[in-house]
Amino acid sequence: MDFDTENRILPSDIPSDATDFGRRRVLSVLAASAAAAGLSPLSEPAVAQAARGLSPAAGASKAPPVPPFKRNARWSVTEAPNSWDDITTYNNFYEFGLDKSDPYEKAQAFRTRPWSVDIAGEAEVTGRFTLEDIIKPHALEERVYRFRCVEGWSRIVPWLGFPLGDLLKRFRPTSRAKFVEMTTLLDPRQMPGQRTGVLDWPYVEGLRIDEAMHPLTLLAVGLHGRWLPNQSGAPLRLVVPWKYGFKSVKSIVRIRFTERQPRTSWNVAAPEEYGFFANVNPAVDHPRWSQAKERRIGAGFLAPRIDTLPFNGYAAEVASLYRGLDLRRFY
Ligand SMILES: Nc1nc2c(c(=O)[nH]1)N[C@H]1C(S)=C(S)[C@@H](COP(=O)(O)O)O[C@H]1N2
Ligand SMILES: [Mo]
Repeated sequence: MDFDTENRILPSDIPSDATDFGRRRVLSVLAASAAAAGLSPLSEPAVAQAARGLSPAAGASKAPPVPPFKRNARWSVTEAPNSWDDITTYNNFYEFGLDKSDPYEKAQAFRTRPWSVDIAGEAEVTGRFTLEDIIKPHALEERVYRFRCVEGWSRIVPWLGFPLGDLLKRFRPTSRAKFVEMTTLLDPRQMPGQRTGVLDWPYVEGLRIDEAMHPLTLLAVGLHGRWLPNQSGAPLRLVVPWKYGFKSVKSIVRIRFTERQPRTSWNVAAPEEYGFFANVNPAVDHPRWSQAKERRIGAGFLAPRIDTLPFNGYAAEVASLYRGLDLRRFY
């Protein structure tokens, strides 16, 4: 059988370090420019409360209703989306285990509100912001995107979110900001997978700044018109539809602007197998399997595999970002 290659697990023995998430120092804040950007960094007491899992404001731990939104046809494919069940019961979220059913089964009690995101690095505005401050100014829209995992499965997802670039601009990245690094929550008490050494936690991903600013690059907060369920990366996850799924980091707590290319989890774990760019490319095989075709989730195991498209079908929109790059070498 060569359906999915599910043995992504590497023979790595990296011990899982004790977390210091709750003790992380609060990053410096340029209060004046933050206010100018319409952002109010969390006060110290609120940070302490959030770190203890307490709500800094009444009601902040309960998700509000999903605001009204429209589908953005310009950036949506016309293929029919997969069902809610197709999208939320077969997942990769190694923090909750390696089986596809683990995230659905083991992430139910994961607390995603209150939530805050640290903004750091090469930007005029840095500091810690509540999820509400992050999301509030952005009109949510639905984008129906193709999604292709490096393991060889795919599906069609109606994400709810807003362009990452619109958020990043609010922090006014400096001219030294050449990359953006994004990091998942580190909390082994809630995430049993982080008590194992399968990856060097926390999960880190990154994009070149022009990739991050591309209008297709989405920060998702929901899918199928509902808030993201935990297994899908609540409350905030990246979606980069022309790249293999591992670039789409889940449950983000930190965004850092950097001058140098960030060290990203899968690239560090297995550099021969997972590149930094990770653009979907049917012409470049993974060292252990072909990337020419994919299995569409929900189509049934007997359905023939379908052709994988260059840049996952988004070549017209993004191929120009990689002019001059040897796409066989920079995979
Ligand atoms: N923090 C974190 N983010 C992650 C992963 C993970 O294990 N941990 N898996 C990645 C991989 S390999 C894929 S294919 C997608 C899966 O997203 P989905 O489960 O919502 O389809 O999440 C990506 N983001
Ligand atoms: Mo993946």
